[in-house]
Amino acid sequence: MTVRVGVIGAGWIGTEHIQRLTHTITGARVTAVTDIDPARAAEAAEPVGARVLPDGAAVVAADDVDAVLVTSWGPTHAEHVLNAIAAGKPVFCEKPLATTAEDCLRIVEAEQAHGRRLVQVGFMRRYDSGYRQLKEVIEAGTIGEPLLVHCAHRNPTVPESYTSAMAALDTAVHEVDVLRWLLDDEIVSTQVITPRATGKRFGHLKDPQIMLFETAKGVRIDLEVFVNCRYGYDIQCEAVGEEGLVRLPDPAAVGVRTAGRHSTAVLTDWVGRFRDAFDTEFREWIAGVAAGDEPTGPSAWDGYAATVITAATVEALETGAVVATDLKPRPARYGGTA
Ligand code: NAD
Ligand code: ISE
Repeated sequence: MTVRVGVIGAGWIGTEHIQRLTHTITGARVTAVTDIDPARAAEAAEPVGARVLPDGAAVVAADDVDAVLVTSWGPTHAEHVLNAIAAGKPVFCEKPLATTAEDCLRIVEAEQAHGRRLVQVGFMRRYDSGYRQLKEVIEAGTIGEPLLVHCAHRNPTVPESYTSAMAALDTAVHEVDVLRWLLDDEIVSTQVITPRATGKRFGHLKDPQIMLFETAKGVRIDLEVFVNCRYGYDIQCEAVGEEGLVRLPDPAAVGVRTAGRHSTAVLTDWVGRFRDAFDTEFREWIAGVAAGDEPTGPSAWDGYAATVITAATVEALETGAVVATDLKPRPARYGGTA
């Protein structure tokens, strides 16, 4: 079966995913595209033979759309995801699931009322081969019980529109998701420390930031978010356990020896760093939809947890306090006991 996908939001990542669904993976065809900018929708739709529809509701309702991909701006996600659940169609939503805890819970409740999982959230790091190896090592017990995790999330630069809160909401949200999954543990508190700011930032921005998370099992995580680091896009993660440590590999790159130097290139953006992860994420999602299976990737509950934890991190940044994340009890459908 070819899964016919309708896309809501034809911006940067929407266009990337349309290309991916069309040219990189098998078993999918993009049949409908919408964007509040119709010219942008047409530009993305025409080369792949999809039609342009007037809005997200039309995409969800279309007879030739089996599954929905939401790649519009974050504050619009909840409406489109809720429409897809109401129509009983599988929906892949780029992060964040929604920008408020209330909207995330509305989605969780709607999905539970529907009776089976339809929602997958676009936290692609779970599909990165390095993170998957890290998880295998931790689960095999090779490093003993994890005690500490040291992480860094560095972007070379960000535009002036990027705010201090986005360090948590837009950037650290990936570590929040991948660490909950990696450790099979929940983040219960968060704190932010702001060291000396780089002179290479726009003046309103607190950059870098050090985020400190504590999990329910007592694991401490430190995460450096530095979005004007200049030198490249660099993702680091090292878990320290009772018997040893395990570290995320750097992406493979050739070593160059010339003019008295030995060097390897550093990537410069997330598109290149996580291209394979995005491919695997979509390959597995489409295969699951085609088979009529419930999605196995990040769930609506994971989307809720990420939104609550990153909002608490913004509060921690603004108050200087250690903030409890106060997540609701996890329902049984999402692996909990409530
Ligand atoms: P973008 O601004 O390039 O594209 C968003 C597009 O959505 C725009 O073309 C806009 O006109 C359109 N749009 C907005 N509201 C709409 C609506 N209600 N209906 C139809 N179209 C609408 O942004 P982007 O960088 O592509 O980001 C889109 C989403 O993807 C964001 O939620 C972002 O956080 C997420 N994202 C995820 C990753 C990742 O690493 N997983 C990376 C980048 C962006
Ligand atoms: C962006 O939205 C992403 O999702 C990238 O993966 C992340 O590295 C970047 O910091 C965000 O702004």
